[in-house]
Amino acid sequence: MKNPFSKQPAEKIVSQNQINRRHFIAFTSFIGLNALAYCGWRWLYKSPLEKSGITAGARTPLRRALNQNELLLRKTFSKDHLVQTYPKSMADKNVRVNSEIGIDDADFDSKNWLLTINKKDGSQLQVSLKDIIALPKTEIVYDFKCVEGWDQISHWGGVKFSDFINHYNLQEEAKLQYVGMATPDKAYYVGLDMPSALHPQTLLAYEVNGQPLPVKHGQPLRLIIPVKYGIKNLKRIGSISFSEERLPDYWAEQGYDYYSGL
Ligand SMILES: Nc1nc2c(c(=O)[nH]1)N[C@H]1C(S)=C(S)[C@@H](COP(=O)(O)O)O[C@H]1N2
Ligand SMILES: [Mo]
Repeated sequence: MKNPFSKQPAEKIVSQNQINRRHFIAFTSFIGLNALAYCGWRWLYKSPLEKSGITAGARTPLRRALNQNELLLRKTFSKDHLVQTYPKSMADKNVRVNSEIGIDDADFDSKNWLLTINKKDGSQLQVSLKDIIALPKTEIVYDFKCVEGWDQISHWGGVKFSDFINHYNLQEEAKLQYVGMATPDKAYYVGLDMPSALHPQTLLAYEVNGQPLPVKHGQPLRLIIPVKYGIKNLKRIGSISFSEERLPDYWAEQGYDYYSGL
């Protein structure tokens, strides 16, 4: 017997005309969208390359988009917004090594290394590793992210950049907009906006997994800046400078985003 409650599917009658119309709409939209995508790509490809300077190598509209993105990120940036941290047990014991520009000098002697601070008045301050280790130590375990697409939970120890600034009375320098850091041979260098540099999780690090930094991770001192991608985490700092203008940045000169914020 037929179940009186079962619904009969409503019969759909689609005429051949309707089918033809649907095919026509589908086909013309397919062609139209492809044409649009192609023209958009041509427009971008033919748009001028930005002139070389602090940033370089990107198509002008793409750089404009990156700059807009930076403005948005800077508006929402807060020193109270901390990057997520993890227990030490979750830190990888095999810390990955990426690129070694500026740390491959076999003659480099980390025993005689001094950190050079270029002050606003043109004078220099030289700080030894011993002096830096004597400052209050901060440790962080967080997810380090490289723009190349890998990330890893790692454990670093050092002095907060903001503590370093206060200890060495660099408050006037910290009022400027940008900080620059370079390897002793100046082969690798990064430019940073001051709010990110002064973020409470930014460290001048001399330890990884509780041990002094090995050469491949930037012996004797490196930058750990969790609010930025790996490219900004300069290994083996030789000098630090301050400026009202964006300071040179190795990867920004190759077309990468200057801000590189997370
Ligand atoms: N001196 C120096 N610092 C550097 C680099 C470099 O080539 N030279 N590479 C950067 C990049 S792209 C990344 S992802 C991290 C990698 O740090 P790690 O090798 O300690 O993992 O270092 C950054 N700091
Ligand atoms: Mo990277």
